[in-house]
Amino acid sequence: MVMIEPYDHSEIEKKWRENWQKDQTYTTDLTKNEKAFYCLDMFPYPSGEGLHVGHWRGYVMSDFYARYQRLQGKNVFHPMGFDAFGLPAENAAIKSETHPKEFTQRAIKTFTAQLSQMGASYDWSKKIVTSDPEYYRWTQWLFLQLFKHSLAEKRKSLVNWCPKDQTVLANEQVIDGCCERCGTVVTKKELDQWYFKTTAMAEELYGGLDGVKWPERVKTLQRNWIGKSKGANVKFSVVNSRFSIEVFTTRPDTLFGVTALVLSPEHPLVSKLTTQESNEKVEEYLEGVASKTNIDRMQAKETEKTAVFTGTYATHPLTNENIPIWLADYVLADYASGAVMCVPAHDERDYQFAKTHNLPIKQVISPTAVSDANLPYIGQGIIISSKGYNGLNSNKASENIVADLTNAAKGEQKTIYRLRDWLVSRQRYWGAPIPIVYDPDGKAYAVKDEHLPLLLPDDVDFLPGGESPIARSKEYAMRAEKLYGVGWRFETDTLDTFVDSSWYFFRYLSPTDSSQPFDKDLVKNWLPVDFYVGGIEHATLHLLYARFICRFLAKFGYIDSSIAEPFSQLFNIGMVNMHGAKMSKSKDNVVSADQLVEHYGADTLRGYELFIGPMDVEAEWNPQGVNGIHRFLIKLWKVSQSCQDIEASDENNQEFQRYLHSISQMINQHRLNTVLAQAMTFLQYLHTQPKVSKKLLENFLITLSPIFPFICEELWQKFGHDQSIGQESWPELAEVANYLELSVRINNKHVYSIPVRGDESEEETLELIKQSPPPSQKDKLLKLLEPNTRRVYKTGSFINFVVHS
Ligand code: ANZ
Repeated sequence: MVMIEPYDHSEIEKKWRENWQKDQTYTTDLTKNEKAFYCLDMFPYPSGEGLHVGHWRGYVMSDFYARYQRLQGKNVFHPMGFDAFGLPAENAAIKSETHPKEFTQRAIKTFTAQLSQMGASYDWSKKIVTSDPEYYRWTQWLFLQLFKHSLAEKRKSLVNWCPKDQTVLANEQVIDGCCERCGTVVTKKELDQWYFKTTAMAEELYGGLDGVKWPERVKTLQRNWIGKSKGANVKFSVVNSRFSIEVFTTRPDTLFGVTALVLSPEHPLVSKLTTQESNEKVEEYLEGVASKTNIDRMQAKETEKTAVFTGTYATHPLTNENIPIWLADYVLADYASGAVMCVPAHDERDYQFAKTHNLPIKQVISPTAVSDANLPYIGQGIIISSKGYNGLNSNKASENIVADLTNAAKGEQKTIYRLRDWLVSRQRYWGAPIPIVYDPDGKAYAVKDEHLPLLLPDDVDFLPGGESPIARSKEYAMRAEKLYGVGWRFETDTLDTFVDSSWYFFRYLSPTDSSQPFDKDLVKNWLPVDFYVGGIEHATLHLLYARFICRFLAKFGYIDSSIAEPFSQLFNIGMVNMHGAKMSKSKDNVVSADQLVEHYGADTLRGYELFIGPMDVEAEWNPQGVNGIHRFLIKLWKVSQSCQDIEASDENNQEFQRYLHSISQMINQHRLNTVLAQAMTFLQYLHTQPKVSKKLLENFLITLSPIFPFICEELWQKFGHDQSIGQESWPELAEVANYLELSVRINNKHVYSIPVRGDESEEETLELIKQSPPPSQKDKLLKLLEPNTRRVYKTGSFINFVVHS
């Protein structure tokens, strides 16, 4: 076959973008029940800046798997949309003095053009935009279903307030005491707000994590956030009073070591417990605490345990001793009962507190029956100095102590969660209006179905002012009275944008259905999402909220009850850095994708995004690296020109099979950078062959097409095919006679295997390990590759690193 023209990426990419769109190549027939594969990206919020090379990485990865699964015969659904409500659009709109709607529409246009430039195989016919009334009508519906089941409620409480954005924030949106969006230190305010009762499903949300294929890191973050603690409530009655104080402890075995009770300064009994003599000091202490920000309280050095004595005592439930009651701000008001039993000998914070304020330190746990411990000793052990329980181990003692407390009605077993309800109301303009209407007495009712969508009013300046800008809309006020009667008014807060994104993956299945939010049968066929790609920053935000909503819908029969989890597999994409820092406009280190596409083509950029390093770790952008991928494509173009219509030699076939074996493994393990490295080696091999078979090259092209869809499609057509290469099947894996696996061992223990030809030198084998260590063992293995580690190598069989512990 003769091709004379050079590789002209702009012409090729333009042609195929248009063809794919015209032929609707990636439109999915959702009614086809078999082999459904739902491949999803976390959808972007359309910012003014458009996409940079960091954004590309995740989209290229998910597109790789969408295309790969199609080649595996799956009916792949790969949709895209826009998380268009929210602060970024609103703030940008304020800055540029345009309406957020206009700003958003413009940004979506740019994003859409950029995404299609990438050659991502999205089914654009299913696009959704969360700020469209056709979408938020159903977000409002969702709110009302939660309201109906008493899982959405309005209540007064101390909430997080961002002074800059002038709105409340959910706990999940406060990162180290600062606003997740703008970094301003968050303060507290008492406000009447709407909540979704996520705590009602704490146990299911915690337990459900066991069944999903998610990175351990994310599961751990989410488990810690939900914070399940098993322990007991213990009741201490207050001396000479009708009050009692309940504490939660995870260590009932330490009960005999209690030398004080410590209440948070905000505890409701503080004023009742403070004696006259102590009053002045307590008042002074409370004032001091009130002037501290949450950050001060959280960041107080370990040794700074400020506290004050109330003057009152409680009775120990088992020994009847008098226990002094103190206040200290290291005890949090909103966790458990807001009071702790202080055991200085066995708890770090209690120890510091006791040292500072000269309280007795009483050891009741010993590490073993014979040894003594440095205090505080926080581990479990053998009980001492605890009459009736001495000699028992911690577990048994806890069990017995809780049983005895229960019998005496002085305590009970208890499991608590750190998770708080999700605060969903916002005092901002650019969000879905909360579909609630109040009667003249202030009682809340659901907005009637026929009045949905409850449209955002247009007659407002959307500048924040502490209350929702919608409250200033005359039209909104009149609309409520017209529909419901004089004195009626709509809720004027809007919904957190995380509500919009908590259910969007259902809506993709029926984006234009005006009669229902989603089709239950389609949901049954397509959910859970098979492969979900996005950043780790959503571990305790979006990923938690979406799980809550999915569980809610399943529990109340809106979707099939078998779909308890929305995302069966999750992949966290590593960030792309420039000069060691995350790309951002403020740091002026953003690499624009557009220019690179223009210069090298989208295929080159796609390849480099994958080649830059393991997909789940951060990677440093190297402008030179792009060139290497481009040269690879030029070589591919050339080799394709010289191939012939002949049978491939046995050796060529075998070499291809080895390549196919290794990349198949790597694809399963999401090691796409090494897939490309293998492809480069194989192309180099073909390049050195006197003759290359067209059939073999075609198979090679199929394996490359998920990475380089444009050039592969073009060459495919040039080879005489009139169907898209995406409709082909992945080449068949043959049993290769001399295909081998080499076992990588540490101290003779097998760690993982790598595919080899079997004749590699020791150096080549080390290089293979370096290129593709399994993520979980990576640091360990890379250390072992240093020259001074002793190792034993048996060609084609194993490599054993000998490590002295
Ligand atoms: C006595 C004790 C002895 C405790 C001991 C620990 C070790 P997690 O695991 O995070 O749930 N605690 C309870 N309520 C608190 C609050 N409102 N603010 C600060 N601390 C609080 O932690 C539970 C433990 O944290 C509880 O168990 C309690 O201290 C403390 F050797 O009780 B422990």
